[in-house]
Formats: sequence, structure tokens, C-alpha cells
Amino acid sequence: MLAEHDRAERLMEIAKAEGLYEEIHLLKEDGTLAGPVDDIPPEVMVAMYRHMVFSRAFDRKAIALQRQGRIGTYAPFEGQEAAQVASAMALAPEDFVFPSYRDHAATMVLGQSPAHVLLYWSGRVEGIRSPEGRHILPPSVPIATHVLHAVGAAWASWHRKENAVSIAYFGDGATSEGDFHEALNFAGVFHLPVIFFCQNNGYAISVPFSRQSASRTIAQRAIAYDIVGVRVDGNDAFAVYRAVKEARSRALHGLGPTLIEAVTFRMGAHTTADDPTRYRDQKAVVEDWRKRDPIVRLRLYLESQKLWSESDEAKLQDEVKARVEAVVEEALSIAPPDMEMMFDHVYAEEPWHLAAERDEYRRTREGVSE
Ligand SMILES: Cc1ncc(C[n+]2csc(CCOP(=O)(O)OP(=O)(O)O)c2C)c(N)n1
Repeated sequence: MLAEHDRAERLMEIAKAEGLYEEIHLLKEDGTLAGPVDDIPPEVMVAMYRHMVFSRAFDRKAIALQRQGRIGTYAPFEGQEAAQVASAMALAPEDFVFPSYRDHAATMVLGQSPAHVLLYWSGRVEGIRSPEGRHILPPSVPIATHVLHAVGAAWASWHRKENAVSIAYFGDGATSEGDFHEALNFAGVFHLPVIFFCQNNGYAISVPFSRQSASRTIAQRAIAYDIVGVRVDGNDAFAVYRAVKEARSRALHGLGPTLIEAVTFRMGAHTTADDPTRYRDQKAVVEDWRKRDPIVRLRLYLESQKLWSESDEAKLQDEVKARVEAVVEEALSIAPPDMEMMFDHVYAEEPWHLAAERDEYRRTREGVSE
């Protein structure tokens, strides 16, 4: 009998030979390349960088706003910018996007207003509306439920013969949910045009990946459903971009779904309500992962190609600072909602008891007593 390690290696070799498992690395930590990137136009690379720098500044500002009590709880994404920005840039406007609560860098690339993201974390409905011309679903807070919704949307696209894919964004913790497995199973059986995009950021709140699953990788789980599994360095924007582009192309050619595992790291807390020092050596891990920072390596590459300069950087930093301030001002200046909105969107047709509560609320608001 093969030793456990040899068996896992052997299974992986077979999967690779069958075209069911692939690993992509393109941009190394020092900003040099591990393979050709001719398929990625220089202007796309620069746009990726600009989006990533803005996202990080936005994320840090959102944490500060929460600390000041100006927004509610917030889920930071620092460290995951390449995974989110590059995956979103590989999509097309007609695609259906199912984010989770941490995926704002992706949705902002797709046109979601950053001010509305801040409103989302204040419990405001503006934060769940899709930008015009896009199909972005509200962020899913229940873990993995939206992975099934993405499959349903992909099935609808397939029936309607649309040229669109669905993409579900979720974390490593989500892969332990039954919904995740049902979604992959169904999508595999019907060869649906869906991309399962998992950001393996190391932790599901306090649970490290080593305690989440005995699988060595998340991508290898694709093999069980006979769909393609791809593992990429999630801090390598080029690898993420290529993996999603290729998955999209396979999906539109009727070749079915892809499970992408983008290996990355959540640099900060799970949410502003979490204290990561309780379950990991925050200083040491963050220092270690800083060396793999997705923004630094992309800048190093762009500079080496003369696509970016010191003065471009100085200009971008000024632009980003001003934009973030403008976003905050916009978000805080939007008038608070009419409280009666809490009765909207609860049922398609309002039942009598909700109508009665609405009436009662109106009477109270207007100071009318019985
Ligand atoms: C169905 C469900 N179970 C439990 C929770 C509580 N919960 C919130 S976040 C989280 C961890 C999710 O981790 P992961 O999927 O790795 O995503 P990450 O937060 O790291 O992006 C859990 C268990 C939830 N929101 N939904």
C-alpha cells in the first residue's frame, strides 16, 4: 500500500494528466515572471494595479470609519486585492456575480459605487443594488448559500442561450458546507457555465485551513465532480486573471464549470468585531505574508517593464487619497432612509399582519394616537 503522502501525490499526477487539475504561477514575489504573460495587455496590468491600490486605501478607510462609529461592522480584505481585482477584470458585463461579504474589491471593479459599499455596512439598501448594466447580486452573509444561487443562474443562462457565465466568490470555510458540494455536483452533471472562485485566505474566522479539511488543496475537490480544478497563487494577479479568463472561455464553449482556488491571506481581522491575536501570531504571519504582497510585486513588474514610474505612483497616491475622501463624504451625505422601508421587500405581496404593523408605525410616526 502506498504511504499517505505518495498516494496524494499519485492522485494529483493522474488528475493533472487527465486535464482535471492545474496550477498557475506567473508573477513571482520579486516582480519577475515565472512564465509568459503575452495574453495580458499592458493597459490591463496597469488598470489592475490602479484598482488594487484604490481598494487597499478604501479598505483601510472603512476600518477607520467603523472605529469612529460612522459605519457598522466591516469585513476587511487587505491581502486579497489581486484575487478579487484580477478575477473581476476577467469577467464580462453580461456575467452574473455572486459575491460574499468580503468581496468589495471585486464588485468595485465591476462598477459598484464605493460609497454604496460603505452604506451596505450601515445596513442600507443602496449597498445591495447592482450597478446599471451589471448583474451583481447582494453580498451573501450566509456561508455558501449563494454558490447554489450561482449554479441556478448559470442554468438559466444556459437555457436562454446567453453568452454569460456565473461566478460565485466564497472562502475556504464555505467548502465545508453541503451547499458547496451540491453546487459542484449539479453544475458538473449539467456542464453549467459557472466559475467557483474560492479565496483560500487561510482562515474561516479562527479556524485555520489545516483544521478545515484533510484535502491538501481545495482545487483537487473538483476531481470528485469531474470538473476542472485550478490552483493559483491568489496574490499573483496575472495567474488569477488567466485562470478566470480560461474558466470563462471553457464555460462558454460548453465545457462546464471550473473550481478555482486562489491561495491568499487575510492580513487583518475576520471583521472589525474579531481579534485575530486570539488565534494566530498576528505579527509573525502578517510579516511573513507581507513578503508576498500582491500590490508590491505587481508594481515591481510594471516598473521593470517601464509601464510605471515614481511620478505615476505619486500621482496615483494623491488621486486615491482624494477619491477615498470624496467617497466618504458622498456616503455620509446621503440622507438616512425613511424608516418605513423596513416593511418593504419582506414579502412579494404584503400579508395583513405586516400591513397592520406598517399602519401602526405610520400612526406612531405622525403622533396619531388610537
Ligand atoms: C451558514 C452559515 N454558517 C455560519 C456562519 C457564521 N460565519 C460567518 S463568517 C464565517 C467563516 C467563513 O469563512 P470563509 O468561508 O473561509 O470566508 P472568509 O470569511 O475567510 O472570507 C462563519 C462560519 C454564517 N455566516 N453562515
